[in-house]
Amino acid sequence: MTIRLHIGAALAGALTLAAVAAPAVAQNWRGWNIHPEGYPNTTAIEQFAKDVATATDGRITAKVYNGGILGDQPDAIDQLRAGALNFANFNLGPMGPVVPATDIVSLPYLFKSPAQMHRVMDGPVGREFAKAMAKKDIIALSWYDGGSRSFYNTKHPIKTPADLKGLKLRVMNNDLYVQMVAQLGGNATPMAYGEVFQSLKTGVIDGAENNFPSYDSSNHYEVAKYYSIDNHLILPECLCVAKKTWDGMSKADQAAVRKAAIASAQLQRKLWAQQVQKSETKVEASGVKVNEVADLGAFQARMTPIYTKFEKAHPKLTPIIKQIQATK
Ligand code: GTR
Repeated sequence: MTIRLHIGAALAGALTLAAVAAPAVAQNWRGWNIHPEGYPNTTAIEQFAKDVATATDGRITAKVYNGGILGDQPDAIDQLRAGALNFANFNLGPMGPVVPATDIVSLPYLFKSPAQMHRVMDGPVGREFAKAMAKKDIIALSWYDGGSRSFYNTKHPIKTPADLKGLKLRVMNNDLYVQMVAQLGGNATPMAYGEVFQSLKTGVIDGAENNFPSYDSSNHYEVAKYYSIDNHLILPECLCVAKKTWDGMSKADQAAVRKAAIASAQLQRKLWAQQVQKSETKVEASGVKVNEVADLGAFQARMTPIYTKFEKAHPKLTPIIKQIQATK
């Protein structure tokens, strides 16, 4: 008995020692990204992966799986929450079904400009969103520019809400977008990003909505030749790490990873601004008819019932909406 106890104690001691002395186990992170090679977000998230490896002396290596090959965003969110993915660039638009507070950014015509959206996200409101996301095991480390989204379609330019009547439009996975299109008289179909090109081509849908860089890189501009600028959504995106991954790191590694994420967002925002110009020029040169909606008021006025319904359903979020609207 005594001998056994001694052996047990010795073993426990040895194990403790081993745990202390053993070098940290090398980690291989898997990252999710929906965009192709060369896209601003891809360049920025790949830079993050490199910086993480450098900052941790190669203890953490990170590989980004581009082009959505690991699934669409709703799947990827589930995988990240389960810890099967370690990091990702998520759009906050289709984050709403998982983290209701982030639905605020999907209220149409909320942000005044990309610059204002960044000021909001880099301040207390951004921190509130990050807190809400952390409760769902998603650690948001920095905010990317998700671009200004407008409608495009295969039929005609959109100048007034009447031009949307009867159009079948793809939206991202969020009921607020279905409501938005319905208020304008169109029919919305939530659909995975990767299915939109084929659906436009075969006429399953008449159009969709996105920013210039995605309209360009997804080749939607080849099929849907009318792009009508109304900027109904100016969305933030996140560079996120799985909570499981985050909690398993030392404070020093967490700080290094956060620093890399912030540098990545700075790079993404810079590349983004350039890409918006490049993509607009490219699609126009290819024959796309771009028009700017002159009377935005007519579109915005139709959103009042969406705001009323949302504020009624989420009274605690209403002050955040007001705070954003009051931000210069
Ligand atoms: C892009 C965005 C993607 C994805 C896509 C879509 O602009 O960066 O994350 O949300 O739009 O429309 O599904």
